[in-house]
Amino acid sequence: MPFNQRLADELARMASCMELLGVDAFRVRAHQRAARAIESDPTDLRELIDRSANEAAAKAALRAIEGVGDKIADKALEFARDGAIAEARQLAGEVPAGLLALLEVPGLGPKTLRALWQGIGVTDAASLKRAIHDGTILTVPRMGNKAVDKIRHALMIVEESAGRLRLGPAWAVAARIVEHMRRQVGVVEAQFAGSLRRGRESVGDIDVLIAARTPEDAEGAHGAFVAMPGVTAVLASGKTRSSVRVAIEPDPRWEPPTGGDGSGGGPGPGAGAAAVPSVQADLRTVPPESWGAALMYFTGSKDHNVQLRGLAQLRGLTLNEYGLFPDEPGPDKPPQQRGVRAIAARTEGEVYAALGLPELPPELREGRGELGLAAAPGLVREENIRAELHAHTTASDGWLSVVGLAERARLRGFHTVAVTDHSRSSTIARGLDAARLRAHVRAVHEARSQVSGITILAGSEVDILADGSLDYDDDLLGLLDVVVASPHASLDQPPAVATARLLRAIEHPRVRVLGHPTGRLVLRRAGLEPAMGELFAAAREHGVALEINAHWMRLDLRDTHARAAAEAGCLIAINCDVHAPEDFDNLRFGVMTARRAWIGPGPVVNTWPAERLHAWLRSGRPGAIT
Ligand code: DGT
Ligand code: CA
Ligand code: CA
Ligand code: ZN
Repeated sequence: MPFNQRLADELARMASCMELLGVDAFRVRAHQRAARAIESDPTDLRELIDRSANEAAAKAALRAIEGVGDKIADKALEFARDGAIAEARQLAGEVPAGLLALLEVPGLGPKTLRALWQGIGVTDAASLKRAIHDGTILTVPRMGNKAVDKIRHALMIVEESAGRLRLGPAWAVAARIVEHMRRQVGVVEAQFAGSLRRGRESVGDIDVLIAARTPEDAEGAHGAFVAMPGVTAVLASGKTRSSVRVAIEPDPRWEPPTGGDGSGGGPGPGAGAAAVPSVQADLRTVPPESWGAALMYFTGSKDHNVQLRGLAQLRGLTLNEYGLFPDEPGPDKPPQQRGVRAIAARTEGEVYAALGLPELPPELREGRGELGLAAAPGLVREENIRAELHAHTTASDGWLSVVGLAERARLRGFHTVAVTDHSRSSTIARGLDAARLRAHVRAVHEARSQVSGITILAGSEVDILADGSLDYDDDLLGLLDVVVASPHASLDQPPAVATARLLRAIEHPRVRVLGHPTGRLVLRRAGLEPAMGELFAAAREHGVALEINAHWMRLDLRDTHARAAAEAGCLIAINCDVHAPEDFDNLRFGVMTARRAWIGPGPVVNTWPAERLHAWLRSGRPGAIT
């Protein structure tokens, strides 16, 4: 970056810090004005300073610039000499780093941030989000609902441009990389780790770990990594650590190729990469004997790792990515470099066992209490799922016929599939009016004779209208085997209105599943923010299952909400919201989200045997399922 730009940025940052700290406006403006002047000055000030006979001459030349006064000229000289301005560092030290980062959010100026910091203690994005969520932000002067909405939206855009990638596309890329690495000579283990392995809804990058038989094999594998198909830029290329950017294939249904909002990964650096959405992938190689310890380390989360190391210390041990070692604190070298033999390192199970822990599934490794588990919890697994209760056909916006849908579901080993096309208000999704719904129910009944070995239920995904009423009247709903009620529009309602709306839907006697309860979209839309506790209590009381929509764009309920729902004793439905045949493959993301919520098969209605599931669906409405 040119000198002028760097200096201007430093001065502008100083001005921002001063504003956050409430320094007088005159000094703030002087720094801002100087930053603008220096940024747009055609002369390279570095050269100008170097060319000057002495410091006094340099200072005079600087002062000749309109907007640069005596003090600023001194600072420019200091910056040229030291590469930094001491006062800038001091100012930055007085402001929380997270607050400075928030300055980058469009629409969040220093004045607003100062009010948020001083008024309600906002110091970073997380505390700002909390203040928005619990409404304390509204106690700050001049903060109305409109302003808060703007901030909320801006925060989301920033997260998106921070280059996080949604779970589904990340998984596809990572699976391809791992497959590629497994094919290389001498590669005995290959696995992706990091947030992806933990099943987080979005990932910052893809961390791939391999074990190679020899250093030569490792070198060859890294060569194959940086040269693999899809690499758009090589960021680092080494014998045990490499980093690249890999192209991601946008899903045309969610990421329109021309100008859609939210292309997932940020554009890659470097010439020519800008147009291709890509994600960073890191490859690390470890010797096979420390595979388990390394996999644990790079799977994280950071919090989980920190807690594990603490536990190791309590037991007089040292844990790092090379293994679990008897703690013999040496002068300065880690145990593996002093020839200390690891107690456990080869497998994750061994390392956990040596720490007195069950082998914790990656989805639990978030530092949320999992180290207190005495035994590995029986979390729900993909193969436990035997029914799909949320699927669309060509009658509305799906790509499959009723028969085609049923056959795919049966091939996956499901005993039940519910046809739940959209209701009339979802006009974009070709929602069914009363007449079409009646005809569709008949068509579903007829399809039953064409596919055996699976129960095809006639249902609907009925819109929950803005006031909480349902999109069909009770007579129509009475024709259906299953009603999934979902919010699709008016997703920016205030929390209290959203709560009342969803409660009304839950209380409706025909509703069995609350579909994607908040309507949020990962990295794109916040969705409704109802009082979850009230929702969960009502869902439990009325025996309504809360959906974890398995599509990676939704994952709604999200992991934290799902955990609270399960703890509140709610039933859970994990549904693929099938539109196209490949949507069944999203099941893994829904299941991972449930596992992140500590959910076992018990409360998940899709795991129940047919008779139990059908009886639950019939409850309150006798005689429906034939
Ligand atoms: P991401 O990529 O932002 O979605 O999140 P992660 O969890 O994949 O984080 P990442 O990629 O920075 O690092 C991968 C794992 O490596 C992380 O989960 C734990 C481990 N790790 C990285 N840096 C540190 C560290 O400074 N301390 C510890 N204990 N573990 C670390
Ligand atoms: Ca990562
Ligand atoms: Ca990483
Ligand atoms: Zn829906």
